[in-house]
Amino acid sequence: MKIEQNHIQETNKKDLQSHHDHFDFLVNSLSKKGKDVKNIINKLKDFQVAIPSWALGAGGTRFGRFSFYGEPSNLEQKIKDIGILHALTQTAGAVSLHIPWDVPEDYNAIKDLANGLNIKFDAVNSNTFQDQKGAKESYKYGSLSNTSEAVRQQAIQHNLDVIKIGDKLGSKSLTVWLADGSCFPGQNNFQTALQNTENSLKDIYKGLPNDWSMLIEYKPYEPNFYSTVIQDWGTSFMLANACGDKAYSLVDLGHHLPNSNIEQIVSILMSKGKLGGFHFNDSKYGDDDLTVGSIKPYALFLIFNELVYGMQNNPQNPDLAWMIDASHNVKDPLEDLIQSLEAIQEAYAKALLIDQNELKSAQLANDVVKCQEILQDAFRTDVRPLLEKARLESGGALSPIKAYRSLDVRNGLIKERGKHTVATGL
Ligand code: LRH
Ligand code: MN
Repeated sequence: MKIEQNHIQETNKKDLQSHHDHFDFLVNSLSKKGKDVKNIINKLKDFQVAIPSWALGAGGTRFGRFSFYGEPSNLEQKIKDIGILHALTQTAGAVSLHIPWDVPEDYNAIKDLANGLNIKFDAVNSNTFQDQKGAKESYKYGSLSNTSEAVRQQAIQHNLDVIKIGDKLGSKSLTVWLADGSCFPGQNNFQTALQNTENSLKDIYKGLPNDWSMLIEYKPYEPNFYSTVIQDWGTSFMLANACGDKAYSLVDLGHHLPNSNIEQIVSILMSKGKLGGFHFNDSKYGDDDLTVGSIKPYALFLIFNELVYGMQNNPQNPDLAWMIDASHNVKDPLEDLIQSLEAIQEAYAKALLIDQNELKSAQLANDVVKCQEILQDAFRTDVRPLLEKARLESGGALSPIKAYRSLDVRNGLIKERGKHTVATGL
């Protein structure tokens, strides 16, 4: 199923006038405030988010999994589904593969397919949190931190293999997330586990091509429920520094204990030039992997405020890897990802409305009320006409969800693939 340009223009027709009315009204009020609307729209058009290859089917929990039918059953179909997302939103121009769930059979065919859909290969993810059939060693008690050298070597080799796979596809970064930890007090020697992990990461780091980076993802708990070796940003930051200049921290929004100040963590990592990228999602309690901006949209906005400040003031920090990491239990995976992409673009556009110099002078003057007024004026601005304009100028849909439904995409996929295909992934 491929979505053609003319199909999208057809669905846009009936909403065009209302878009122009809202857009003209907004541009008028923003220009009066001295906002550079053209600059914001160009930044939105250039902003591409990588879609997780493991989140194109229905997710599930230990309590059950409910399929959506027409799920992609191989990497080709996954790339095609991302092609549908990108055609509608014009902001899903990349994929993040998870190995071994998505090992290409024909590298050239996959590259040609992705290229034809303007999809790049972002970070590749290793997987040392599951045992593969026929594997010699088990990761039951950890991988890079394991007390067994043989297990650590197997995990290191897997990461080196993942780098090779990514290199053949044009990816430039490796994401390492470890489930390593313990479920009970006394089970692990914390220092040994951390030292083993550091040494193992350094061995992987040695295998990185010069123009590659390594993104170290932290998480406080799950699947281990007493301790996790790389539990927080500080541990990830410490390990990235221990590895070298090409190692950075990856912030998964769902990997924080309740009420953590994630925007402050982002500002610290950027100020130290060690923020490598994001796994965007939202959560109410744990690592819920819900739709971005569906629970805490203001927190997401505050994170983008720090990102915009950092992108203007921290040349020491590299370009960031923007990725989604979600799991869909009750929503159509493609609709869920469309809503996440919209929420990310919305938070970015609102943050771009903030005059960082005006905010800085209010902060220096300790004018606390004015600081909040500056933030909330931007947050309370309906920027959706700007997102629509960016999509329209790039050939996308004014309303991707409306277009997805009026083009009856899910039923089209079910007709093509049937009701029993299951996507690899979480
Ligand atoms: C761990 C995580 C990690 C992925 C996995 C699919 O919770 O966020 O990024 O490897 O989800
Ligand atoms: Mn993640």
